[in-house]
Amino acid sequence: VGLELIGVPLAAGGAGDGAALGPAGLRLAGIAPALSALGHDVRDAGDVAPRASMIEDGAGRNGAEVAAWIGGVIDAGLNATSAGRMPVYMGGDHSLSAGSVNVSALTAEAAGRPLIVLWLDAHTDFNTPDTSPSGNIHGMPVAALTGEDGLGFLYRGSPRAQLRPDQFCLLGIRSVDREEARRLRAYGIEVMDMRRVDEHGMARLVSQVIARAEAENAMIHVSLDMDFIDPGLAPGVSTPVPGGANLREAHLAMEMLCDSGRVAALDIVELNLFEDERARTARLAVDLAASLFGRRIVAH
Ligand code: DIR
Ligand code: MN
Ligand code: MN
Ligand code: MN
Repeated sequence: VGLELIGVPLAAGGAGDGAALGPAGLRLAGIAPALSALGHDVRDAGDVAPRASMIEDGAGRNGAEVAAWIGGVIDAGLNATSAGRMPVYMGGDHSLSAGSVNVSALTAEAAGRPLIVLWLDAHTDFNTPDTSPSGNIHGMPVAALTGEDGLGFLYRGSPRAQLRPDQFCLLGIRSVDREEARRLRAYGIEVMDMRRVDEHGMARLVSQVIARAEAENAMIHVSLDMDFIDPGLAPGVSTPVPGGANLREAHLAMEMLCDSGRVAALDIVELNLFEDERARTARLAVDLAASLFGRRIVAH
């Protein structure tokens, strides 16, 4: 397939500014040649331009600025999918996924296919402006995507898809705020936390997600927050949490998703070069993207 790299140097939704360097880090670590080497037609669309802001009454920290960026993400994403290309969104903080997943949902809807969202993260990102202890919108995109009224301003001027809570599967979780946990239960969101990874293994959990996609003939949007991976391997993130996925667990998830043939789009978010060590997190992100798009230890 044709892959379209979309840079989103957005940090206003997170803690600190380092995530704005994420797209540059992924480019310097060689994401385009790594994916081209796998036989894909790769095009770099450059960085998205934030829309001129129409918002004065946003919520959360930097609400108006984040909304302007999400508008730009939606424009760039729809531009790629309408040309039949698969978007690879290079963040930037995770608030951008309020736009990227919206694009996948609209695109799947137009094709008459269901969408499943696999959210690989240490965090559940299900806060609202009312429950968030930080006010940071990168902790809220799952709430925005499932129709939270208080986050509707993020979609002003764009079509907004309606995603049901049961279309989400959150994997790798090990940090949930108190009110956020209550909301997750109330909405019945599937949370595959690190204890479940420990008890059942990554292979079984990813198989379950893929089996469900097969049963529904669904596409899968993969949203990879780099803090999904253990900070010992991926220190270059803004909000590290110990006890994350190890190297092979992360690659195995990508390899299995690739083999499913159901990937609709990829987000690579929360890479923070200020926190990185000798670019190892940037390089790991590129390697994981390569596994998702066909790199194998041995061909089979
Ligand atoms: C926390 C941290 N739950 C918040 N969230 C992060 O601010 O809402 N999400 N880091 O990626
Ligand atoms: Mn996240
Ligand atoms: Mn996270
Ligand atoms: Mn985050």
